[in-house]
Amino acid sequence: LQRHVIWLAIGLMLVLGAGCRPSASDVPGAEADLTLQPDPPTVGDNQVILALTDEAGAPIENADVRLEGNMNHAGMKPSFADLQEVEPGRYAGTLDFTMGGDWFILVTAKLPDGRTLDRKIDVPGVEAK
Ligand SMILES: [Cu+2]
Repeated sequence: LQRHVIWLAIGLMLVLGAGCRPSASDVPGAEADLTLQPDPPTVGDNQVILALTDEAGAPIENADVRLEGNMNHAGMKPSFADLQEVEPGRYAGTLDFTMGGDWFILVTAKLPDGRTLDRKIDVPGVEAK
Protein backbone atom coordinates (compact mmCIF):
# COMPACT_ATOMS: atom_id res chain seq x y z
CA LEU A 1 0.00 0.00 0.00
CA GLN A 2 2.80 2.40 0.95
CA ARG A 3 4.40 1.96 -2.48
CA HIS A 4 1.12 2.87 -4.18
CA VAL A 5 0.83 6.06 -2.14
CA ILE A 6 4.35 7.09 -3.14
CA TRP A 7 3.67 6.51 -6.83
CA LEU A 8 0.42 8.44 -6.52
CA ALA A 9 2.30 11.35 -4.96
CA ILE A 10 4.94 11.33 -7.69
CA GLY A 11 2.25 11.21 -10.38
CA LEU A 12 0.42 14.13 -8.77
CA MET A 13 3.63 16.18 -8.59
CA LEU A 14 4.30 15.54 -12.29
CA VAL A 15 0.78 16.62 -13.25
CA LEU A 16 0.84 19.75 -11.08
CA GLY A 17 4.40 20.60 -12.07
CA ALA A 18 3.58 20.35 -15.76
CA GLY A 19 0.68 22.74 -15.24
CA CYS A 20 2.93 25.38 -13.71
CA ARG A 21 5.43 25.29 -16.56
CA PRO A 22 3.71 25.84 -19.88
CA SER A 23 6.85 25.66 -21.98
CA ALA A 24 9.82 23.36 -22.08
CA SER A 25 13.19 24.57 -20.90
CA ASP A 26 16.75 23.38 -20.80
CA VAL A 27 16.94 24.47 -17.15
CA PRO A 28 14.55 21.94 -15.64
CA GLY A 29 13.19 22.76 -12.21
CA ALA A 30 14.05 26.46 -12.41
CA GLU A 31 11.24 28.92 -11.72
CA ALA A 32 10.53 32.30 -13.28
CA ASP A 33 8.05 34.27 -11.20
CA LEU A 34 6.73 37.45 -12.83
CA THR A 35 5.19 40.39 -10.96
CA LEU A 36 3.61 43.33 -12.76
CA GLN A 37 2.90 46.78 -11.37
CA PRO A 38 0.19 48.06 -11.60
CA ASP A 39 -1.85 44.93 -10.91
CA PRO A 40 -3.82 44.30 -13.07
CA PRO A 41 -1.45 45.60 -15.77
CA THR A 42 -2.53 48.64 -17.77
CA VAL A 43 -1.83 49.93 -21.26
CA GLY A 44 1.47 51.84 -21.26
CA ASP A 45 4.64 51.34 -19.25
CA ASN A 46 4.42 48.70 -16.52
CA GLN A 47 6.99 47.83 -13.89
CA VAL A 48 8.13 44.23 -14.26
CA ILE A 49 9.92 42.17 -11.64
CA LEU A 50 11.11 38.68 -12.46
CA ALA A 51 12.37 36.37 -9.73
CA LEU A 52 14.55 33.51 -10.94
CA THR A 53 15.22 30.49 -8.76
CA ASP A 54 17.09 27.32 -9.58
CA GLU A 55 16.02 23.72 -9.07
CA ALA A 56 17.09 23.96 -5.41
CA GLY A 57 15.09 27.16 -4.84
CA ALA A 58 18.18 29.39 -4.66
CA PRO A 59 18.18 32.73 -6.52
CA ILE A 60 19.80 32.67 -9.96
CA GLU A 61 22.24 35.59 -10.03
CA ASN A 62 24.04 37.37 -12.86
CA ALA A 63 21.64 36.25 -15.57
CA ASP A 64 21.09 38.23 -18.74
CA VAL A 65 17.30 38.64 -18.81
CA ARG A 66 15.22 39.82 -21.75
CA LEU A 67 11.46 39.91 -22.12
CA GLU A 68 9.38 39.94 -25.28
CA GLY A 69 5.72 40.83 -24.90
CA ASN A 70 3.25 39.74 -27.56
CA MET A 71 -0.50 39.75 -27.94
CA ASN A 72 -2.60 36.69 -28.64
CA HIS A 73 -3.60 38.01 -32.06
CA ALA A 74 -1.54 38.69 -35.16
CA GLY A 75 -0.41 42.01 -36.55
CA MET A 76 1.08 43.64 -33.47
CA LYS A 77 4.63 44.72 -32.85
CA PRO A 78 6.22 42.96 -29.89
CA SER A 79 7.38 44.95 -26.87
CA PHE A 80 10.83 44.31 -25.45
CA ALA A 81 12.46 44.89 -22.08
CA ASP A 82 15.98 44.28 -20.83
CA LEU A 83 15.91 43.69 -17.10
CA GLN A 84 18.50 44.78 -14.53
CA GLU A 85 19.31 42.74 -11.44
CA VAL A 86 18.17 44.77 -8.41
CA GLU A 87 18.62 42.07 -5.76
CA PRO A 88 20.17 38.61 -6.03
CA GLY A 89 17.95 36.72 -8.45
CA ARG A 90 15.47 39.60 -8.87
CA TYR A 91 15.38 41.45 -12.17
CA ALA A 92 13.45 44.66 -12.82
CA GLY A 93 12.52 46.70 -15.86
CA THR A 94 9.75 48.40 -17.79
CA LEU A 95 7.51 46.80 -20.39
CA ASP A 96 5.16 48.76 -22.61
CA PHE A 97 1.77 47.16 -23.27
CA THR A 98 0.63 48.99 -26.37
CA MET A 99 -2.98 47.76 -26.35
CA GLY A 100 -5.56 46.36 -23.94
CA GLY A 101 -6.30 42.64 -24.05
CA ASP A 102 -4.51 39.33 -23.64
CA TRP A 103 -0.72 39.29 -23.76
CA PHE A 104 1.97 36.72 -23.18
CA ILE A 105 5.58 37.33 -22.22
CA LEU A 106 8.50 35.29 -23.48
CA VAL A 107 11.28 35.23 -20.91
CA THR A 108 14.81 34.53 -22.08
CA ALA A 109 17.43 34.35 -19.34
CA LYS A 110 21.01 33.57 -20.24
CA LEU A 111 22.60 32.02 -17.18
CA PRO A 112 26.26 32.55 -16.23
CA ASP A 113 26.86 28.80 -16.69
CA GLY A 114 25.88 29.07 -20.36
CA ARG A 115 22.40 27.61 -20.15
CA THR A 116 19.36 29.52 -21.36
CA LEU A 117 16.10 29.51 -19.50
CA ASP A 118 13.00 30.06 -21.66
CA ARG A 119 9.54 30.59 -20.28
CA LYS A 120 6.19 31.74 -21.63
CA ILE A 121 4.05 33.57 -19.12
CA ASP A 122 0.47 34.52 -19.92
CA VAL A 123 -0.69 38.02 -19.01
CA PRO A 124 -4.42 38.06 -19.70
CA GLY A 125 -6.60 41.12 -19.43
CA VAL A 126 -4.28 44.09 -19.78
CA GLU A 127 -6.60 47.01 -19.07
CA ALA A 128 -7.12 49.86 -21.47
CA LYS A 129 -6.81 53.27 -19.85
CU1 LIG B 1 -3.32 44.00 -29.96
